[in-house]
Amino acid sequence: LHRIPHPPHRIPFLGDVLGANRRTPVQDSMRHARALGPIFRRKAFGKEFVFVWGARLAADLADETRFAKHVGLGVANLRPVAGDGLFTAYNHEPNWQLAHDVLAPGFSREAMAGYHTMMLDVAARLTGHWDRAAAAGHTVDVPGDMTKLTLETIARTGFGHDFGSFERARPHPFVTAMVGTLGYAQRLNTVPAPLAPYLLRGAGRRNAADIAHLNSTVDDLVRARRTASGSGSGDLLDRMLEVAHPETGERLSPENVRRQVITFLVAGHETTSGALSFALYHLARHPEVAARARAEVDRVWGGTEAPAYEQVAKARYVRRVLDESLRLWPTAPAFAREAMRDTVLGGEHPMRRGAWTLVLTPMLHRDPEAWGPDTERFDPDRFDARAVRARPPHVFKPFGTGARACIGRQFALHEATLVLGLLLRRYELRPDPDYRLRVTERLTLMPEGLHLRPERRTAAA
Ligand code: MNH
Repeated sequence: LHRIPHPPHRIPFLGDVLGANRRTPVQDSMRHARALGPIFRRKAFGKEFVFVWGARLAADLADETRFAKHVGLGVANLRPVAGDGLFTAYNHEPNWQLAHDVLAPGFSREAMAGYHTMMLDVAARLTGHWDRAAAAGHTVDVPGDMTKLTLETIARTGFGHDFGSFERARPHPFVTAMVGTLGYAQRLNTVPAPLAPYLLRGAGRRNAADIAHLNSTVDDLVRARRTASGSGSGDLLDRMLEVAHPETGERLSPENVRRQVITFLVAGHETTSGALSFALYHLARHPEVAARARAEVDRVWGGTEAPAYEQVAKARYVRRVLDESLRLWPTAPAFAREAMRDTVLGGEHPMRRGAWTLVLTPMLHRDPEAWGPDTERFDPDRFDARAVRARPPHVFKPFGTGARACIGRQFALHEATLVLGLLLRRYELRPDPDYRLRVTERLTLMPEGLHLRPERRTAAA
């Protein structure tokens, strides 16, 4: 450990908190990363964390024979909410494999094709809202609207549920409760554990109320499905309730179903919403990129009112815009890896079995060794096939890595490409010239306060 650099001014007990901002731990860590190099440590309240972002070390951590997901920090803090749901389960918990095998077919190509029409319906509610803003010359609240869109999408496609987000003036109480628990889980990392009950007493009570609200929303939803006769649409909830494991015949328990529904409602929209918001931020700032993406959409989707499922993936450049947005601001900004046995990381750093480290994704995505100079520049062409082939593997990890990587990746990419394409085709996106990017953190990242002025394209199909 002594070989791993840390910030220069350490305070007894408090550690490296000098100049640290509790609300932006990720961006603070990025600052330290730039000063300290590809592997470094930070100490806070007696706990020491090792961060890795160098491309070579991160590639080594992707070795599934020596490393696995570590459930720690932000993820572990979500255990009271999500229990042994897919995202927060420990590797050894039998419910992980069971739920993974039962739910994975819910993300196959066939399943995705089945969600496509519902995704289009939700997108139409968004464009209805933007059409009214455009006609009135108003701006739209981008993160707010993207959150409505992605929540409705996962609720409709996964659970046949409608939160009515677009018909509400304020966020749905489920969203408020969810944002509350995510923020609380993040704050737990920034106070000394023994003092948490005192420092966060009021917040802890609110958090308990938030969790109770999430549970009761989900219980209502499950009860409604159980009593509905022959729903049979084969969505995620049907799978959770009815499908037995192909080999063992085992089924998810009612308590585990509750955990999975919360997991999917949260994991299935918050990060996608951020990804769409950052992409729109970049598109508004780079009119030449927007023009190229728009021309592609006009070409590959033609004049059809709504693109068919297979047409979405043809918008290759739109997809690259999304990839490049996730490179600069991966909305799930870190994941943790632990050693499965005693090993040496990168041939240099000995790790005991169970020792773990955080991969700081936004910095991995800025490592000049993998990405060349000028990594702050937004350039979707970094993701054309030739450029991708020229890079070493394991340097682009917005969806994590290995067996515990994101199960919803294709879902998110399909949804986001579809929506970006539809918005580009319908509107010119006028930025607010005074807006300066501010990234807020609540375990996930979001461009705070981003507003755009959509203008209907006159020549639009
Ligand atoms: Mn998702 C795991 C990022 C969209 C459901 N997701 C992960 C991980 C990352 C991640 C990173 C791995 C975390 C870790 O190693 O601790 N996810 C994203 C991003 C987007 C996203 C950046 C959108 C963009 N995720 C989605 C969507 C869904 C979803 C959409 C559901 C429909 N994600 C999950 C689940 C897991 C996960 C479930 C846990 C998988 C597992 O451990 O088996």
